[in-house]
Amino acid sequence: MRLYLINPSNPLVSIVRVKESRWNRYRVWKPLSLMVLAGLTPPQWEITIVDENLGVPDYPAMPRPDLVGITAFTAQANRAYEVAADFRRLGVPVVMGGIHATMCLNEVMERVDSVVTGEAEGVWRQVLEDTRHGCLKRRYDGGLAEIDNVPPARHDLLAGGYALGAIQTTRGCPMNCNFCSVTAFNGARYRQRPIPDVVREFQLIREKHVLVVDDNLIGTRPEHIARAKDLFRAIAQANLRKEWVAQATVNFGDDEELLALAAKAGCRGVFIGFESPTPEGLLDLGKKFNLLKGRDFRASVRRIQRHNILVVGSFIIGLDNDKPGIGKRTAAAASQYGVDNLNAMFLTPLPGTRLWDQMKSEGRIALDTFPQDWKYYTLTFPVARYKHLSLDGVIEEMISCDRDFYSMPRILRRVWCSLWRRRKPLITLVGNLSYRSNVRLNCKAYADFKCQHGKRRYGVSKV
Ligand code: B12
Ligand code: SF4
Repeated sequence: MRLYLINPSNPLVSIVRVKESRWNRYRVWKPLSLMVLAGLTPPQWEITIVDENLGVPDYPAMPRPDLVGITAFTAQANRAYEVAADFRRLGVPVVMGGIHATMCLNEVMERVDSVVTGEAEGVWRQVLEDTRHGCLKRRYDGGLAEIDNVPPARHDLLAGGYALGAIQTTRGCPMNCNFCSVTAFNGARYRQRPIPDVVREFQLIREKHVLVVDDNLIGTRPEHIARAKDLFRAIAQANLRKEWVAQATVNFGDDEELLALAAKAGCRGVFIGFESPTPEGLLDLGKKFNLLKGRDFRASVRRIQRHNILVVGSFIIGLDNDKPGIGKRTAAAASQYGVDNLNAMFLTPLPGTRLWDQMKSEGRIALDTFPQDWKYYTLTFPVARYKHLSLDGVIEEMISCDRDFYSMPRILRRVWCSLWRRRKPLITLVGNLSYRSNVRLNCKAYADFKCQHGKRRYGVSKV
């Protein structure tokens, strides 16, 4: 039995535009969901994973599969449907799963033979068995899986060409921020894989650099932090010689022992959601964690950096409290916190989130011709109508935020600080230049976007 597992591409996602900007090579990640599915697949299946981000293969020239499995974030849905249609035309059954299939079940149902909602661990073998017997069901619901006894992902199935391998050690997030799909999809319970499983899987990864995809690697409660420390101790003890980056909440900087252990285990960078420079913005988003009294972001960032761990700060522009000037204010806040990189996104209503429900009920979703418009749901396009900012306004704020933060003098200042503090100036430079080159690409993308959608969807546009 032959199985193709496909990660569809979306050329509008800047991080995959490797040809346009060579710096993006440093940011190509592996589609872990497909490697996990492959790990759950019995040996009688011959598996090929296709990651279209590395190039779209000549599918008709490939041997005919018995089943095609497609994964998709919302931004990949359009391309997913094209691939599905092509295979279905040949009579090959297509199953789709992942976050978009779960949040937009009816839309996906119309376009594929079978849909897996939720996490696949509990149902994937059944899907394969049913395929073998020619009785694939229309829907399987995996819900929230137990992840304390899962086989390792098949890291061997994707060839080179990636900057980073990928691994997951926990699922779920109790925070339920209003713009984020994670709690809706992976639940509020923080589920942890057994540490020996994680270490064994880490050993199977070929790449020296790894992305730990957990939404919050250290969790929020004391027992989560204790587990993170145990995990870091075990990774350090296994002497894996890997360097990795992860996502965490700002409390990562609260505990010196945690930081020292993380650094010893190979942690070299952390992605932290600061989201907004204003308390009103944080309240808007439901990000109460960042509002804790006495929290000093600059001190937290410095403590993390002292362990030679880079900090990427993520911010959202277009909140209901954001007024003209928010771009510069965000860049100034990120500089004041001292982050090494700033990643600013447009507030985007993703299906399944509380923000989606709110914006939909208020008639504020501007790009709503689905499924075609999903390709713009990359968080790098202003797909909604913003309270105090027009289409031009919100784009100008984004550009001024990026231009301010990634101006050459500011980059050189960060590199100099990095040198002065004996950190990693070269990595700071490469990271900053990578983002800076994307600012140019983004400006072109915004101009195209305004040409295509400004007048019709927003009623305004000075292109
Ligand atoms: C790592 C990650 C990335 C990485 C790697 C992406 C990749 N290709 O693997 C990077 C940084 C590149 C990235 C980019 C983006 N991301 Co991202 N990312 C994640 C993150 C943190 C983890 C994903 C992951 O690897 N999970 C581990 C695997 C094992 O879980 P899984 O993917 O859910 O797969 C399971 C099930 O869904 C199911 N399943 C999945 N696919 C399939 C397919 C079949 C056939 C079946 C049967 C089952 C199945 O089975 C798996 C095992 O249970 C998630 C948050 C999250 N918790 O999901 C956000 C998340 C998926 N990302 C999100 C977004 C918005 C993006 C971007 C659009 C935005 C951006 N500018 O960053 C881009 C788009 C990239 C693209 N290719 O189009 C949103 C997606 C929401 C949505 N509705 O689409 C999420 C949920 C975060 C959020 N805050 O809401 N991302
Ligand atoms: S933004 Fe981060 S903290 Fe908030 S719900 Fe999503 S994963 Fe959790």
